[in-house]
Amino acid sequence: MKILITSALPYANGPLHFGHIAGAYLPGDCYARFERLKGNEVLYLCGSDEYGVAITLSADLAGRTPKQHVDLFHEINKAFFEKLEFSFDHYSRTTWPGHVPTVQSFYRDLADKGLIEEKVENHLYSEKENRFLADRYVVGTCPKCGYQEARGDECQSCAASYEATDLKNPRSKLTGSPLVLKPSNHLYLRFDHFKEQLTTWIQSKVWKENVVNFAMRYIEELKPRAITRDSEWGVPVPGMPDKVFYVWFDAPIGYISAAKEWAVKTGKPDRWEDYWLDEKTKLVQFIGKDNIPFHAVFFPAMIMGQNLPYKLPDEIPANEFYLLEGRQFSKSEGWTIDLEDFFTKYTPDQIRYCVAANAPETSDSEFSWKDFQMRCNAELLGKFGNFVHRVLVFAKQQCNSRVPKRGELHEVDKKFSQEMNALVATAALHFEGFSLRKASQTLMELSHLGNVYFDMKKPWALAKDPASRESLDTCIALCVECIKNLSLLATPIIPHSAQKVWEMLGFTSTLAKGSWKKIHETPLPTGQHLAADPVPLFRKVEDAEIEEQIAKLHAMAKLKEKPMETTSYEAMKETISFEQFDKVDIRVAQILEAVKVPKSKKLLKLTVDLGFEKRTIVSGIALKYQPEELIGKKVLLLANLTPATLMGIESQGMILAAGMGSDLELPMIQHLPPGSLVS
Ligand code: B3M
Ligand code: ZN
Repeated sequence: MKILITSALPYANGPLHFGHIAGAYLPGDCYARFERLKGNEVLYLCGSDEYGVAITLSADLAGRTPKQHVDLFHEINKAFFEKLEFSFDHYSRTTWPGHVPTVQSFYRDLADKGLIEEKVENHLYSEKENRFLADRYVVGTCPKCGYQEARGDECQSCAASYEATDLKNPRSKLTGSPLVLKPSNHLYLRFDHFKEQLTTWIQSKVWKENVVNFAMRYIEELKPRAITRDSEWGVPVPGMPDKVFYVWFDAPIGYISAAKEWAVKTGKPDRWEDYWLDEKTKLVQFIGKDNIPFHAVFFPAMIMGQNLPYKLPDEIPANEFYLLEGRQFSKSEGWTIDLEDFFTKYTPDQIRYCVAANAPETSDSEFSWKDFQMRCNAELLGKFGNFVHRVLVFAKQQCNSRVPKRGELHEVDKKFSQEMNALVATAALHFEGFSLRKASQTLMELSHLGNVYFDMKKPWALAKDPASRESLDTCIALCVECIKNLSLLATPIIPHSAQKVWEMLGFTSTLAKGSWKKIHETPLPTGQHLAADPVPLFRKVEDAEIEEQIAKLHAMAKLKEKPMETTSYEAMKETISFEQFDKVDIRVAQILEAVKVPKSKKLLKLTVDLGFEKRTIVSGIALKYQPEELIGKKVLLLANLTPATLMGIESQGMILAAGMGSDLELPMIQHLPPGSLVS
């Protein structure tokens, strides 16, 4: 089978870190490696996303031209993936000249079908910067509450959402220059025309529930969307000299251009068609959850409007976010891992395994240094490495470092062999089903199974009695089989270590180029030379170095901490009487459930217990609190507030929080039960 695998194209706008690889990248690479072993014709593509306003602005700030900027980060990110042994067949970039005709032909097909409309509207323009500004680069005074630093899309003070053109005194976030309204014409793609076709298509998929639900909500609200921008940095729009295509219009087409560039590179320029235009190809697109609408709705609609029969995605494994010690990775806040330092101490396989074992598949997950140490020591070294090592050392002493001849299998041996085969099959299902976490777990289960069998058979005791020779040989023959299967299961996740193990079993070939089925089913040849001096696969990670890393992380974060904004205290409100205050009913409420409200950065939906009843509350605390850290906490609820509907959810009360500027903090109750009255 042909399988076309893509991982979201990262912006060439800054260096990638481990938080990025957990979602769209490592799961994609492990899947690609597995499917190649299964004998499928895999084409695994990725590349830099190099256009967009964000890039022009960062480039400006850094004193580079956009081209210099993307050249720099394209190379840095490409090298990062290479360092981590990613197996892309090609790592392209959207500034590749062949991308332009591909994007323009997408546009022409849509225009020919009458799906593109031109409209003139007012947009915010900076005369000083000589450009139109996207919403996120605009600040101004909130039209609802008068907050002076309100953002272009929503007010962080009163949570109102509005059009940036509704702001009073709009200014550029970067230069502070005043903005004026200026008419500009743009092309709009009539996404609304695809509602029905998209609905039928999505409903035929058995994807993760969050992907389908999220996509369906988008489809219901589909409107025409602007696909052009006033900029010089981007794919030119035919016939509109000062416009380029919006980055989310060109970037997904980048997946197609990447295949074209790959085909050119292989010397057969038409080969991309075998993947993109063949109905029988399976298209699997790995993305992070924030990219769901673009991959499950907008790009499919663009494809539906093409003359060529481009593949629609068959699978969109979308993963959640990966945090660092409970907080989002953030370079500017010093909350990050210094990669250069990391790789002087640890190996790519250690981080690959740690991320795989914790992949954020069903909920956000995190990297923590303690967990990393545990994964390295207790699992990679303690289970996997230890088994390989003890078996090979024993085989050296007792079998002259050769694969012994298997004798008659007894019940325990048969049982071991069966369980081993079952785990290999289970691992394959997990890899196939995009469950990298479970595949990693199965690798450890197989190591554990080997260790338990070895301990039970006690070959060292058998060695003392010549009559037990056959039993000893059988035990070691099965143990080296187990090592072989371990290397097979390990290779998609930790390819370097897997290859080392493979070579210690006496093979000279490249494991990754082998066949899963053949390797699994063909026993090691009797008499094959095993490594006499097994090389250690993993080193122990000491407590002291982990303490040091944690201390360094906190020190770095402290250093970057912004000084308290001393500016504006909210003005005191007018005096009220006790009677007025007494009407307020504030209760201790225990949080039972907390989930993010889709499409909102700030809102969480909470289920709280008041002792005598449960309520649903929508609260604007998502920027500060992760849902999981709130579960079980007791907070204060304004309980007799008229219910209000936020993002379609009725909020039956309001959680009380202290706030300063854009920062906030929840007061928490330690001992009193839910329902307690605050007075
Ligand atoms: N560059 C966003 C991101 O890196 C975007 C993905 C494009 S995929 C076509 O998350
Ligand atoms: Zn406001």
